[in-house]
Amino acid sequence: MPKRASALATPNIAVVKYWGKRDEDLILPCNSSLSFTMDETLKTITEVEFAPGISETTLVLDGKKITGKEFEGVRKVFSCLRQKYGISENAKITSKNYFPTAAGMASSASGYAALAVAINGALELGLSGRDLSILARLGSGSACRSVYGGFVEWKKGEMQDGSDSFAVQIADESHWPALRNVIAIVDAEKKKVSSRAGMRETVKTSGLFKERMKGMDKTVRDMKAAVMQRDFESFANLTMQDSDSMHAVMADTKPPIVYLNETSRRIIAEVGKLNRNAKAPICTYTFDAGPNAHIYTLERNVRDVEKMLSGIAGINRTLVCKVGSGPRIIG
Ligand code: 2P0
Repeated sequence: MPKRASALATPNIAVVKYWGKRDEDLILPCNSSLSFTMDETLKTITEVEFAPGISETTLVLDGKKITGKEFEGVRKVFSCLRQKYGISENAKITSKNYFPTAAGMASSASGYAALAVAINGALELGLSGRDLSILARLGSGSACRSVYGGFVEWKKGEMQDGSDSFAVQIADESHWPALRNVIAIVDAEKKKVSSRAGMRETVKTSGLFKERMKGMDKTVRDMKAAVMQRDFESFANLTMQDSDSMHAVMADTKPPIVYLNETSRRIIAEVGKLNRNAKAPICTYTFDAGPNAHIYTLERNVRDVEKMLSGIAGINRTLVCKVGSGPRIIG
């Protein structure tokens, strides 16, 4: 009898960023990170089918068979299934991203979170959140945070085997209902340096990266406090600071890595202007390994943020996301 399940998962957008690994193979980070999981405006749906007749594990993503380097994450997830849970069966995996065309946004977080949840459902493994998070992490680091909804911390852990490097939910999606992420999708060419390669070079070559690491525990503590108190001003300042800090260590990499473009820089300036005019931060930007802006704000200020963005050339479209409830089995 085939065993199958479909899972839906959504991306997360970090406000304390993960950039740098202490172990490449197990995907163990140099610092803890914090993120909000998004609602289903953007989502991945993954179906997994285990059946005796399947001779090798395969992945078809958005209609295309994935092989080679891009299949590495799936290989790691299935190797963990064999070693840790004694599961030697192969599976047919079919995954689809429901992201707006040309959004240029990373889908590995929602992808591997959906895969872990679908495997757990198909095989009825009954994995804890911690074990699901570790399974997803082996595919892609940031995926370990997308196994929960709400506000999530990926604890970097200390152990060499990665057994204490997993995500925990700090607060669920009802904690800060007014929070929004206005995503400005910026026209861009295809990303030149992958996050994986980029962070490897940063760890190897950036002196500023070592300075960043010294302050990370405090940044994580302060951000958790700001979010728990729904203190938007502190939250906004910390979010911009951490995004700027990550992009500074990218720029300090040899050769420098630059993900922001002219439009991104214009957005940074306009967010500053809007906050100065309001006499307090009413919105805050964060950028990942690309030029798209994630502007966290409160519901009452979404209009002003959208108006500000509408005056900037080079923005393809905007989306407004709420904080989401995390992955679920849908079939
Ligand atoms: C983050 N990013 O915290 C940071 C901010 C991008 C910038 O996690 O090598 O796809 O698979 O662990 O998770 C993107 O990196 O990299 C990322 P791998 P991943 O969201």
